[in-house]
Amino acid sequence: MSKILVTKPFQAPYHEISTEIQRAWDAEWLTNNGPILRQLENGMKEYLGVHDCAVVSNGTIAIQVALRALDIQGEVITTPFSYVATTSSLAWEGCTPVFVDIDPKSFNLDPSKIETAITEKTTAILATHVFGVPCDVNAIDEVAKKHGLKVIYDAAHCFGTTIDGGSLMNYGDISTLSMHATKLFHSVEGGAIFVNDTVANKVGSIAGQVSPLRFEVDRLRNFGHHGPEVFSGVGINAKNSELHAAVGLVNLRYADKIIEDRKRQHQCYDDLLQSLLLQYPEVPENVQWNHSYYPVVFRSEAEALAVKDGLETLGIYARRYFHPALNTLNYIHLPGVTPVADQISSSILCLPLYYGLEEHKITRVSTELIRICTDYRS
Ligand code: T4K
Repeated sequence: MSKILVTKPFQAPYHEISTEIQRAWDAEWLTNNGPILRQLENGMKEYLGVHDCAVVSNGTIAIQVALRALDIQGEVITTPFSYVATTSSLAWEGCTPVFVDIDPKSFNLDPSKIETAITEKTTAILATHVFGVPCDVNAIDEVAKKHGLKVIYDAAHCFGTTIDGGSLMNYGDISTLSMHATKLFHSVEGGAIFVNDTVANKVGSIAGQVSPLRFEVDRLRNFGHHGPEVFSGVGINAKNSELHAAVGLVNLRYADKIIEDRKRQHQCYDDLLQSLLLQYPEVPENVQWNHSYYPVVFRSEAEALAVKDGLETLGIYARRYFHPALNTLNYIHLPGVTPVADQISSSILCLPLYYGLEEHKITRVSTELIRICTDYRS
């Protein structure tokens, strides 16, 4: 039996990729925010329906540049339930992560618990729309405005998710995306920063004009260059190459198809696994979810581990996204009290899901999962 991995990168027909790469070769321009990267940014703006998009080298640096661009320091309210990059970016930038528990329905930061964690040192909220399911953006916005806090959304999983018909990237002062090979839309390595200040929205539509915040993002991602021989403040190399952009540009053509295919797989799993009464993140009615992962929460950590290990002996690889909870990392000094995140993080598994995963394989995963889980429960 062949292995079934938790995910596989989407691979467009190679001739399409090589045609785009040839353009970079012919132009003798391979990186430094070149024409293919700018074409990708415009294509993403159009596809997602956003005012602004700055492509960078990965989703982690996207968060770090966002923190710098907004001049975030001190304490930042954040979620314990996300990929390690959310927390490590804060630590790397010298901020103190302050963990607030998650909502048991969405698995995202619980807005009703934010206020009690705010101190005079709090400057921002960094929340993840985990698995592409939106946070309660209105409630977070309200508490942020009340306390004068900036909001950054780690929207690494959110390509294509819409809320009230608009892109989820339109929320927060800045939203960040990962375009890593394992994401539903990718450029092999890559990420993007979406600036949402009202100035950006106004001037973004005037060709060649950018808002001060977007200007800051551009400066930061390019070493702090302010002209060929002028450096204004510290910067970093967060640029992406024309080769990566070429892959992104081709993959963008397939975005609708990829999301449709994931929807089909979700439906298939939902139908097959119904009898186990597992817990899933709840997707509000005003949200068109991109189905970026297939997360299921078991009754206990022991049950989840029995399933994971049992599947692995059959060559089926479910993953503990996201375990451990991030407030248990060994460089965290303020772990907070987060019983919901502890429970979900210890008993969740993401099942195999990737473009082209055949129905018979989903049936095999589900049949084996039901068998192992039923044995465990009896
Ligand atoms: N914020 C959040 C919420 C995130 O989830 C992430 C990244 C970030 C920020 C940071 O974004 P980036 O800086 O990565 O752009 C993977 C990804 O590497 C990571 O991007 C992602 N989140 C995370 C959730 O998953 P691993 O450690 O699970 O990857 P790995 O190598 O174990 O691969 C997973 C599966 O995919 C394996 O079964 C093998 C398969 N695979 C993988 C690659 C790379 C392939 O078949 N082919 C491939 O080329 O982290």
